[in-house]
This record gives sequence, structure tokens and C-alpha cells, in this order.
Amino acid sequence: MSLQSLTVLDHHYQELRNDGQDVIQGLSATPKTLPPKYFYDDYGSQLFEKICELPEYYPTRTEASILKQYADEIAAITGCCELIELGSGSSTKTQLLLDAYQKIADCCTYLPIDVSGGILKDSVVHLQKKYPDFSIHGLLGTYEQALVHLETNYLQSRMLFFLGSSLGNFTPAECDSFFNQVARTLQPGDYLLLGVDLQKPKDILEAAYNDSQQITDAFNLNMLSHLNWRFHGDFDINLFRHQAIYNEAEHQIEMYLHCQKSHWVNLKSLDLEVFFEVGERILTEISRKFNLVTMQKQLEGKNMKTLKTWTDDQGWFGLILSQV
Ligand code: AVJ
Repeated sequence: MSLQSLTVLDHHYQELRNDGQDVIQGLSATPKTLPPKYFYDDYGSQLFEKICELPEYYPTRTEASILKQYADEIAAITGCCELIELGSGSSTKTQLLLDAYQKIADCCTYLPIDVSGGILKDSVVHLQKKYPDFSIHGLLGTYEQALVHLETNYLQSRMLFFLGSSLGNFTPAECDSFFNQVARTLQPGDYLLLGVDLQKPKDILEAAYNDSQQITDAFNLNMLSHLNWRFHGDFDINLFRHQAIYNEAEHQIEMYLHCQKSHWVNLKSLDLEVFFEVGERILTEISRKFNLVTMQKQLEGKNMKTLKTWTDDQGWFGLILSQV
């Protein structure tokens, strides 16, 4: 991979100098919370890739089936533009879209954005081989860092992908400011392709986040291992248990790390000591489940008009193509 193929948006992120204010805030709050971006160190991203292949975890496979069926139609609507993806991970599903764009244009730009350097580098190398005529450039950083970068580096018309229902990690308030930030990176005529997980019965949802191989357990607990290496911490992951429940009133999966024994945890480089009570939980993630019509209205409130939506036969997952 050439050096120009990856831009590190925050040179501190890979180092321990990430200031970790969000960790201090979350662990000092009652109840305790941690931001889901800390799932994704390189090992966490590998675990997430495994989750995507689990029999119980339907979202990835369902979204891929929709993309498989409609990628050509999506590419035909937007035509060639700069393809940008927030939270690209391994870009596996995205290749269905890249294939479609390759058919209609001989040269396209693709900018995958992720917080995991390892998986981002590997996928850029792989994609450059697979799509030699594409200009592929990875951006290593958080959504916020990437959106700020994109706002000030507008080159050509854009199609922003936000797939996999990553949007589900945001509270309604965070979602609102995220859409505002997205809107600032797009010009009139630009597109947003949003993949959202839809509301469905509790048993299906809870199975998807409590898989029988316990990969999701490992994924959740790995957040503490990540904090240990990043902030010189001494979390003992054996003192916590994974728990995922569907909160039907809020239409969201809530993932917790449930403390099994009262103890202190020290995060040296954050100068933080935290006491955990037995039975206390850390909320590590919400994964909201959406209603397609409500989501379209919300986008319209942000001046993004729906051009078309697609779902699978069971109505489990939705794709919305909107235009500014
Ligand atoms: C990547 C946020 C969409 O919420 O389903 C998978 C993360 N957490 N299993 C999701 C996740 C537990 C995933 N998102």
C-alpha cells in the first residue's frame, strides 16, 4: 500500500495520548457508560467480523441480501460520485456497491473511514488490488474527525454510505447532531445511503446479541481490554459478565457489562480510579431499532429527501437512499 492511501485524522488516536475524556466522563457517571467506539481496537474489529457471520446475527446478512439485489439500481440513480463510507470495517458488504459502480464508471473514488487501523489498512490493500481503476483512500479516525475533515475537503459530488445500522448506536439527541454534521459535508444533489435495523420481536433481537458461541460476550468484554492497553488500566475481565436485553419501550438493545464483585479499577494514564459495586452495570452500547417511515421523516427534517427505500422480504432491515 502506498503511503498516500491512508490519512490518519488524529495522530493521537493510535497512541495513549487520546485524552480519554469520554471514558472519564462515562465511568464517573451514574449509571456508568462507555462509548461504543471503544469496541473497535483491531481485535474488537476482528470479533465484530465474526459476529457478522453468526447464525443469530441477521443484520449483516440481511443488509447484504438487499444490496445484492439493488446495488445496480442504486448506482444507476446516483451515477458516479465520490463514494464515502463511515465505519467501513472490512468493507465486505460495500464491495457489492463498488461492483455496481464499476459497471457504470471506469473510475471512481472510494474513501473508507474507520477507527480500526489494522482492518482499514488490510481492506484498502485488498480493494486496491480488486479495483485497480478506483482511487481508494482510507481515513483513520472517528466519525466526528472524519466529518470535520470532509466538510473542509469537498472535491466532487458525494454519496455517503452509513450502513449496518451503525446509526443505532446514537441516542436520539446524538442522532440529531450527527445528521446536522452529515448535512454540512454534503452539497445540494449529494446522496446518503443509510442502512437501518428495523423493529422486530424481542426473541429474535435478544438472540442476535446473546449468541450461543458467546462471540458477543467476548466482543463486549474486549472493550475493557482495549481500555487497559490504551489507558494503562487494570480491568479484570473475569469480574464482568456480558448482558444484552431488548428495551421494548425504547426500541433498543442495551448491552451491559455486569460487575460480579465489588472492586476498584485504576486507569493510570487517565489518572482515574473507579469503584465498581457488585451487581453494578456499565452500559457499553445501545442498538436502536427503527421504523422506516419515522426515519424518513427525520431525514426530511434535515432537508434530505427520500428517493427510494428497500427492505428484505421479512421487513427486518431497511435501506434508505436520500438526496440533499
Ligand atoms: C455495528 C453498531 C451496528 O448494534 O448490531 C453487534 C454492533 N454489538 N453485536 C449492532 C454490535 C453487538 C452493531 N453495530
